[in-house]
Amino acid sequence: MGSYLKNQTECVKDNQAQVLWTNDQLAKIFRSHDTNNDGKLSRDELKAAFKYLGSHCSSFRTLRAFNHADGDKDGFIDLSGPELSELVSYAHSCGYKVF
Ligand SMILES: [Ca+2]
Ligand SMILES: [Ca+2]
Repeated sequence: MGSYLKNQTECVKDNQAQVLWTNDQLAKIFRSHDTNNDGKLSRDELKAAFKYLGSHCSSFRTLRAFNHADGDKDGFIDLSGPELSELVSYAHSCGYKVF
């Protein structure tokens, strides 16, 4: 019984450890996934970013994030404008903590 409780506690701790992305950190991570350096995130690049963040369903996340953040619907997240902030707030709101 004692060791069962201990394991539970450790699990909770692990989850909490992943809560700690700040908006700045998320923005930095998204920027660093612009692998072809065109100043925008393509779907593949964003998917890689979600994978990096630990999402187990990164395709789904990518789609949702695009619907949310790609304001001009050009199929890219512009990293120099409001689309990046939208992306960050989306990622934050679905709690990069959970996965
Ligand atoms: Ca790119
Ligand atoms: Ca766009």
